[in-house]
Amino acid sequence: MKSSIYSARIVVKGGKGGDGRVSFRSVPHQVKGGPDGGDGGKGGNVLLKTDDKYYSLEHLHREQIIKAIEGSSGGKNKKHGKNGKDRIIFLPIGTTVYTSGKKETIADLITEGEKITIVHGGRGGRGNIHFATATNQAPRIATPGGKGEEKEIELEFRPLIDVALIGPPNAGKSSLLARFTGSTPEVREYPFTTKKPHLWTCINDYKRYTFLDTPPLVPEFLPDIRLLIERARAVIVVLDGSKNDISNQFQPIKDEIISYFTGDLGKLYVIAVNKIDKRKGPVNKFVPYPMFIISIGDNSGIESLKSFVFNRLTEK
Ligand SMILES: Nc1nc2c(ncn2[C@@H]2O[C@H](COP(=O)(O)OP(=O)(O)O)[C@@H](O)[C@H]2O)c(=O)[nH]1
Ligand SMILES: [Mg+2]
Repeated sequence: MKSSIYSARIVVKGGKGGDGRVSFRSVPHQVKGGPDGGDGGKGGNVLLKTDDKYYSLEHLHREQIIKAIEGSSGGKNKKHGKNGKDRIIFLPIGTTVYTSGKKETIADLITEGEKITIVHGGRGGRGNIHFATATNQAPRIATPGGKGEEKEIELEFRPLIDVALIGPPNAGKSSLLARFTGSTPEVREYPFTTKKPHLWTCINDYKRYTFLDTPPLVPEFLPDIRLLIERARAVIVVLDGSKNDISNQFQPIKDEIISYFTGDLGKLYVIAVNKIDKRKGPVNKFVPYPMFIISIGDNSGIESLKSFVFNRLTEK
């Protein structure tokens, strides 16, 4: 999972606080006025914030150490140093934040605009104005600004998906997705068209749904596919009904995906046997899941499949 667009490891650093200042009032005809060195400004924090324009963690692969701006030093005339600036790291909705080595979960950011402060900036140092005493009227003491906090964190993006489409190459996943979303994913006559998982959205009955089109279940893609399907509420298994080996097509999906998520009882599985326009002979029900016999070619069964899926998604 190291170079995946669904994960990232970064170091975040709060800004250092500005140093306190040592200085003395300049009064005409007097050797030295009282202390007037101001405090340093506070260092900026680093925040994490979700933004629905982001759909991967790829933007964090370029910058591995992310720092907020330091506070400025205190000035003469009791002038307070400028506070440092916060740095906001934008993340896609559905990002989980872990401590280094994934030992603990810090946050699971699943709503738009959700924001946490991940590290704080250092305190500003104190200027010499604070250190005058009865016996020391001209203190040459000020404190340095505090160090900003520093953390190494790991991020994992698992989008909130309503419906994932999975199935052997050429079964008609992308075509079915187009029927659901009205968009036109790549549809070609050869296998392995969809190399990277793609997300699509559609509006049904005023509600927005996210669909995932998955690449073939080869070992190379399997970790990413599982990570994505983990949060999917429904999975439509699309099989090629023009071929005779329907249950063989289903087997790898059962072994690699359905068995992997057996503990997840909330997930809805639906089987769609497609290309029925090209089938000779009937289709027997071979698994205990709702099964639809469809054809994107002649549109049969599509509407009942769609209304079944949308109804079940709004029930929950
Ligand atoms: N005859 C027939 N062809 C279909 C049907 N559904 C999809 N196809 C064709 O099958 C091919 C593969 O479809 P595609 O959606 O790219 O499959 P994917 O690899 O699972 O995404 C395309 O040429 C489609 O036009 C169907 O119901 N009937
Ligand atoms: Mg496809």
